[in-house]
Amino acid sequence: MRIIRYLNEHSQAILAAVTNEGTVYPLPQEGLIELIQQANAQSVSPLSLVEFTISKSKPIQYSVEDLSLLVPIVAEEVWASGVTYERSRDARNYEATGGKLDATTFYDKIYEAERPEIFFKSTAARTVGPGQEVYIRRDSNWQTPEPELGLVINRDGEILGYTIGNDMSCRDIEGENPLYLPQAKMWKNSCSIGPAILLAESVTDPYNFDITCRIYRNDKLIVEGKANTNQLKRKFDELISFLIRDNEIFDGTVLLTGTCIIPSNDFTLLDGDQIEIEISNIGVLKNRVKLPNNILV
Ligand code: DO4
Ligand code: MG
Repeated sequence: MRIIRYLNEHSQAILAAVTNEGTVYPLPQEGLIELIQQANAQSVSPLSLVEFTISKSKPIQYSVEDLSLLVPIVAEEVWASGVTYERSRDARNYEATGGKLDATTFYDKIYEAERPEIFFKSTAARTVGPGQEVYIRRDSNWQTPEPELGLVINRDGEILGYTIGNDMSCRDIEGENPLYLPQAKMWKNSCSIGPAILLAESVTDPYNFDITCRIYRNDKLIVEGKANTNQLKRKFDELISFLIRDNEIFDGTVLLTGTCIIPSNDFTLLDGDQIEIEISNIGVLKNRVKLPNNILV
């Protein structure tokens, strides 16, 4: 069972459940967290509560593709893990050494270390949803999307569901100096999540999600990459345990789990490109790329 948010004809944000068959049922709760709280109060699982609710209600006549989708959760904070896949380690080594293909750096160390790389990625105001534009920076010439599985967690670090995230990144800025990481990762519209949250209870093996990334330029497919979460070096509980260690997080925090798909080293995103990130059983997150003239207006 998947959870989405969409705008209805009165421009109201509606929480909804999407069944495996793709039927959409509006839900009475404002958001996923309220749904989880109500399920806890009734001592039932979130999935049981959704199933009970939709058994007593009518679906809408639209499919998910026809809806004006919003972020599936308004996450006050989005955090991200880095160098959790071998592919990411190798790409980071390449950019940190001015293009050496066989280099070893501190990225090798973090790949092997007990403590993973966890960084602050985004706030609700910087995060966009399906169909919205992701921005590229004007002071970078080497920018890529990072297609990642996102964990939606509560304040205790329990996984409530799984979503798709795009950790937009500037390879040249991070490669110049790792201390520039926040600038290589955070700017206006530099993070996208959605289109849905797959409830944790609906997932039998979270280490077997297929991830595909497609980038279109002038409607032509120019990049396609595939990965699977079975290639992940870390466990999700391990990443979460470091995120919440001596830290306080919000219910509905999203933790991105790292990228395993990186376009070829000569690729950079351009204004107008269309990014599609697909994760099995969750959906396809689509965003167009924009180079804003002036992001202050
Ligand atoms: O250190 C850089 C960040 C790496 C990252 O974002 C990733 O592996 O997904
Ligand atoms: Mg990343």
